[in-house]
Amino acid sequence: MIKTIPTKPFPDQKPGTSGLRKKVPVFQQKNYAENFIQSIFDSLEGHRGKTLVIGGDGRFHNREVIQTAIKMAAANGFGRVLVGQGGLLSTPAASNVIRKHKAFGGIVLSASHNPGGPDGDFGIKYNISNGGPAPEKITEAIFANSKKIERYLIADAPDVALDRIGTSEVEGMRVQIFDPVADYQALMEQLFDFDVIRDMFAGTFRMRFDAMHAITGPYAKAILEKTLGAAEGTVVNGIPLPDFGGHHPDPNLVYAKDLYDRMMAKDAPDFGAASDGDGDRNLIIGRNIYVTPSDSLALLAANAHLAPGYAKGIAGIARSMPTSMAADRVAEQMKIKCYETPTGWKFFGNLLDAGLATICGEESAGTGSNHVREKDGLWAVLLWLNIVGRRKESVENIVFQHWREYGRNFYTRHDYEAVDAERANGLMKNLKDQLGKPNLPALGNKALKGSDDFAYHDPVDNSDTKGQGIRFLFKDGSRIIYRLSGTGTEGATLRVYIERYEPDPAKQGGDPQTALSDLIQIARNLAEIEPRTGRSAPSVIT
Ligand code: G16
Repeated sequence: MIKTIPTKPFPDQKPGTSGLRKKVPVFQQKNYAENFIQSIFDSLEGHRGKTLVIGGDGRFHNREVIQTAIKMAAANGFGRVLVGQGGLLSTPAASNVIRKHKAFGGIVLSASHNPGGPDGDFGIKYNISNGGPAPEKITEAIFANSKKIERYLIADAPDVALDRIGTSEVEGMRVQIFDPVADYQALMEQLFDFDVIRDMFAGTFRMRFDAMHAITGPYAKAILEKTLGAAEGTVVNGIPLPDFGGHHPDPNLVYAKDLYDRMMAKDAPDFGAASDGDGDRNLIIGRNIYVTPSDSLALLAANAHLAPGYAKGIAGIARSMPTSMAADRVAEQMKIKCYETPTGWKFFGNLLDAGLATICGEESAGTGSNHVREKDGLWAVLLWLNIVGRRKESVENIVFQHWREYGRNFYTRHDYEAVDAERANGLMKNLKDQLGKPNLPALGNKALKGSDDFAYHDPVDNSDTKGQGIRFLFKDGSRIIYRLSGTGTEGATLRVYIERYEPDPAKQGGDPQTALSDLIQIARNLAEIEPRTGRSAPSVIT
């Protein structure tokens, strides 16, 4: 039986950079998840009888919302749902399943790298038939629906057995529980030279992959250990836990410090990597060297032809605006275009669909390609392994050689988390007021080329997106950029992105914090960070 349940709107269901993310207790409010899912379904047309993919990163509250989503999909007329076994599906694997099985779309339950557990974060996002996050047009329609919703539809049916692979029915809708790893692994085998990587593991090559008790554990174990022959124990923290073992599943130098320390130790393995809560981010650390996500994008683009899936070359590169300009230099040399988009993977979808870009990446630890329409943590790791295996060089050498050839873009991001939202907005407003002014005392003798609030014109659908970050661009190519994060769930997070280009190989070594110290000071003064936020130092530096 299909039930129509009366409900009232919640005012706070505006999707952010990547779906709706809130604290678990917010999602546990009566009708909260139901309202949002119904608002998604009410924004769709032509979905009746079609297939919907459902899965999540396994965080606390995942199983409950999976059951709700299945029953609501049945009540809203879907013909079939494909659900990852145990309700699990990494974000890139979900994207692949949507594409491979020609689904109408997918519901991905994830708050990505945010912590989980009863007081942690939860999230819901909708992906469209190309496998990518819904574009702004759709997220705006979802938000509009959420503000006027009066009812939701749900099947009055028993829970589905999520752990048993097989097929069942809910109100005439077919429910297929499938192995979340198999399709994804098959895709990776097409893209990469597994023999080259296997040979490396058969020799002395050692690796440590930190799955952070999040979704990539089962994928990494199946691919790295069982298929590629990496030693047992290569994958650590490999069992997904609803609270990620009490950790923050964000693969950066703060939350993956243990991996970093091991990679800097005397007996470090050759290669270190980690992925996040839902498996779309990556962290790459060679013995003695941390590879910034921006450098990783540039390096992967420059070397992608070494992997069979990209042997014919790449059509273009795309990066989010705050991502360093290292990739632009690679594109220039390859005589291909480098697109600069706002933060948010959803902005890459059109470029990938139109064949304008093949490889995309962001400073926020995301890299991916046209194989799916999400960023993909394990994909980046496997491409790196494929490159190291073909070049037979250490990560350190590969990075140093890249800098010698293209120059080094010193880069850092300073985050001020959980700042009072009003104060953060005041800080941004004050910065906006400085735009266009040529003489700003805080800049000292640093010559400004221009300043603006980044706007993007999508070359494929001609849509315009404004207000995507305050940029101060200097004559020597340096940049200082300010944005408020669209993924936080507490107050506001101020992100400050700082970059300087260094062409001279003799000056390319050293710590970015030192190399960028003058710009860091300018960035703090210009935005009046301490007086306006009360923070004397960032909470996270990446
Ligand atoms: C999401 C988006 C990314 C974005 C990141 C950070 O990643 O998909 O495109 O770069 O958030 O966004 P913000 O700076 O607004 O917090 P994820 O891994 O959280 O889904």
